[in-house]
Amino acid sequence: MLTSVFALYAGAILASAIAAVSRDSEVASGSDFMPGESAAQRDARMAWWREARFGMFIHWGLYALPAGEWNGVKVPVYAEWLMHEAKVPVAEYAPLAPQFNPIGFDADQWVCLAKGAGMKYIIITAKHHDGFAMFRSAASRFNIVDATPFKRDPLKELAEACTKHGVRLGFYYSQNQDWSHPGGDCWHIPHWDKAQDGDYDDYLNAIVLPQIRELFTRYGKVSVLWFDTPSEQMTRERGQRFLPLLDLQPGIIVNDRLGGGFKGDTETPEQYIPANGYPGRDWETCMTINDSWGYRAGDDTSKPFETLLRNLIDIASKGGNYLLNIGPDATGTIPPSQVERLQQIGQWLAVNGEAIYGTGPTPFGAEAGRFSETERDDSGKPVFKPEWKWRCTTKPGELFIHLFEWPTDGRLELPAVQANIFAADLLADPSHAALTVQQHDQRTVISGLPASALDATATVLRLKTEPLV
Ligand code: JFZ
Repeated sequence: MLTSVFALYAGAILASAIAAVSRDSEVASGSDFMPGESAAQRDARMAWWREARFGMFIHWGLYALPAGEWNGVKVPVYAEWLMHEAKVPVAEYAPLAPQFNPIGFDADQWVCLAKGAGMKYIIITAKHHDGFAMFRSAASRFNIVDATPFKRDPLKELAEACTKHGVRLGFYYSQNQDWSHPGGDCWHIPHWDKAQDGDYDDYLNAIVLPQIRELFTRYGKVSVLWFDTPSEQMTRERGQRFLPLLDLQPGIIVNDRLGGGFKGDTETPEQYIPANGYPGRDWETCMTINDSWGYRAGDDTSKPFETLLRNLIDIASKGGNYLLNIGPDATGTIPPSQVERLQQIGQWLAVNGEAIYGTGPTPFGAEAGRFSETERDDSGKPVFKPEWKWRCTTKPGELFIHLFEWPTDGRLELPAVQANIFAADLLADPSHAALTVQQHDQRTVISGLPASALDATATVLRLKTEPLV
């Protein structure tokens, strides 16, 4: 089931991508959400995001209660898709609300976890496809304040904690799919419950636009709006109705998933890292730590710390951001394995953060891997085979070589690069002892490296450079 829906999803994204390309000339270099914006204004608006490199995604909602299982049947993979996958009638899903009482929720703790992990922003599901608002809303009583014994507004508490700790906050909002409100989209299948029947425009006007207005007027600064899963119904004309709302949050960054051919500010590769990034576009890979976005009981598939850290480095070396997801449970507790992974990444970043934040992409490129000459994916394109020996990130006057494999002879040779390299040291070496650098014909040899890696996962070599004249 999920496989077929995924194929449709890819088709929809492709269609909107094609529509977007044909409008490229209109976009110039500003955002197509902000007509008249210049390239310089866009750069200023994107500056914090480009510096940030690492953010926290949070999928949290009523689906944390069934946690991936309905009437004894486990739904495939994504626990937040339960209502859709199990075709749960609206009147059977809604009673989850009076059972939802996440008294373990602690906004300060969540924000401190993100901050300690080295994450600079948080994107939380304000409303996911199930239609339940995780915030106070006058537009629908199906919200956490009116429909649960919890009665608190976690987005308000998060907004306050984010301000207190200097972390940026953004909202995920499912503008197209809504399986509980009449007229909402049910993603390429007919409505499975009469209660879902209704007019799509009525749904947009009565629920979506008012709720986005609420999100934009009650929580202080909103740094990102993260739309999701547009279908054909989200036409250009319907998409344009969102534009006046964006004026309520000057400086907001909006992703590429509104629909209607809008490209937005950011590409959003999901669950994968593009082979070469998106040259000329801002982009953010979003990824789960385990296999589900929403909390899934008994899911102990958390990726190893090594994989998560190398993903972050790989993404930074290609000029993108990493939006790494956590799925808190129905008590408001973040699964311990997810907490542990984030703490490990934070420990690494505390030593090596200067090689991630505010960095630009690699001047090399071949180190990331190569396209297979024989293997093809489902769409007939060559399969990319990543290599995991090293990556490079850059700042003006600096190259950072992230070493995943340690040279056994104390000597590292790098491919040619258009820069004079005049000094080298290791970020994890507290004394920052100078290493020996030799350059011949732009090939660089670093020697005097310690016998073993200072960090088994990734040791960062910092090279000081001056450009060739
Ligand atoms: C979308 C959401 O549906 C998902 O729940 C999560 O929020 C993610 C970040 O964004 O990803 C999709 C989109 C479509 C399908 C699955 C996940 N699909 O068609 O099965």
